[in-house]
Amino acid sequence: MDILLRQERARKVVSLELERTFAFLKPESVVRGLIGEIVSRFENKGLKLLAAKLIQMSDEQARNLYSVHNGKPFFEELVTHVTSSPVFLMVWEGPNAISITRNLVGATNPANAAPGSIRGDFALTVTANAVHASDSIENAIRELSIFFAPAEITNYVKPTEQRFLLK
Ligand code: RTP
Ligand code: MG
Repeated sequence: MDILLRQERARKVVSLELERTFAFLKPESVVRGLIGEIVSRFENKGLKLLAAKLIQMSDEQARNLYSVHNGKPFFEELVTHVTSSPVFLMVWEGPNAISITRNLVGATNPANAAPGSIRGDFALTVTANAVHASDSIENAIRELSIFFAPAEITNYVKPTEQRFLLK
């Protein structure tokens, strides 16, 4: 197939299928030196990193991020935990990025997370379960907006992108 036609097909696939999701590595992943290891899981899957930063999350940001859990028995512990040390924030893009990322991350309780998932391989307890990932497109937009300005979300082409998206 002509290369230009292939590129045009790729663009159409991209415009139809892509989702963005928000994820962050919780304090235990950062202080254990697992940033590279866990980010590699996302990269190896083929997702594209659009934005990333290491921050000390504020109490206000944590309460906003987890507002859906406000009032639950674990809420205060969750807020205290994610504000205890730096976290590594990321925006990822790809076809079905939300569900693909949730599957990479694994079950909320690491005791139930399958080996091969991030929580299955790197975590023991539900509070220190290594990583957060948005569970819907609406929540991804809401959550990433707490931490990233629109100008911080990059846009670029990966050399492998068209090949993996077209297959
Ligand atoms: P996340 O939002 O962090 O990606 O995790 P999730 O969707 O798998 O789980 P969710 O129900 O949204 O809970 C958010 C975080 O709260 C902590 N949690 N603790 N002690 C408990 O029963 C309990 N339940 C939830 C976990 O750290 C979970 O990731
Ligand atoms: Mg959740």
